[in-house]
Amino acid sequence: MSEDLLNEISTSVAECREVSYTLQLVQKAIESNIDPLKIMDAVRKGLDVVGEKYEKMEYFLMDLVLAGTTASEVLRLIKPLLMKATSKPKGKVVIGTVAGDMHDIGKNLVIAMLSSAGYEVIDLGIDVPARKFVEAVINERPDIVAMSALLTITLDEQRKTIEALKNAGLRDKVKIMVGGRPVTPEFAREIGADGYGKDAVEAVKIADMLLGYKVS
Ligand code: B12
Repeated sequence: MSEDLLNEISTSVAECREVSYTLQLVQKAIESNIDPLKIMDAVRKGLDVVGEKYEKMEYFLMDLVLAGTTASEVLRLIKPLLMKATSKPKGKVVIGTVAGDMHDIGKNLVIAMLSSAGYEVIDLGIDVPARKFVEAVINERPDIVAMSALLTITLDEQRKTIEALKNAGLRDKVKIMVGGRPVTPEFAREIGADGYGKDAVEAVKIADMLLGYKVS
């Protein structure tokens, strides 16, 4: 039953149905007590299909936009379910999508998961230049800087940000973790990041590991 509903959600996103239609399915899934992370994973599967079809030129930019809007709305709906109140934060994370990159669904999911795991998260938003990450480290004094990149052409911004932090004498003041679709563990190592996570669940594990918490 829940598998059917999750498949329906994936299909609805993949076929770029109306946002309200997908949201109705998601509402049904929430009412059926389906794990919100499973709901978001079903959305991600649908987005993967949209991405593939866009690449094959079967879909157009409008389809990407619609699918992106749908996913953002779903995330807005399930976010409160991922959050839990915590008294003292486990640590502070400054996060942003790097310069030139407007994708923020993955980043926002990472924020929701980190917040729910007890981290205070400062969101710098999208299209964040290295200079802004440096300023945020000076002003916010975070434990971790997290960067997201979804485009191959914006990947190198992660390297530039790490370089900028080094040049500002701040590199050893923070841990750095990176993620996003084109990022690999090898790339993360090459640019001198401290950690890489393939998804939002891993993001929490990496943050815990970097700050010396027991990883579940
Ligand atoms: C939706 C979407 C859009 C939406 C974004 C809306 C939004 N608010 O984000 C819009 C329409 C704006 C868009 C625009 C473009 N897009 Co687009 N988009 C997508 C799509 C379909 C889904 C992305 C997504 O949200 N995935 C779901 C989330 C949950 O997954 P995720 O982002 O990967 O994040 C997870 C992990 O990567 C990880 N993670 C992410 N960040 C971080 C950070 C840390 C620290 C950690 C630990 C982990 C982590 O955890 C996340 C949660 O599990 C992808 C295809 C795809 N399958 O990914 C193409 C895709 C990324 N887009 C693509 C392209 C080409 C574009 C455009 C250039 C199109 C154009 N001609 O204008 C523009 C670029 C605009 C810009 N300058 O950024 C290409 C990129 C190709 C490439 N190799 O670079 C893709 C792959 C589609 C394709 N197959 O061609 N896009």
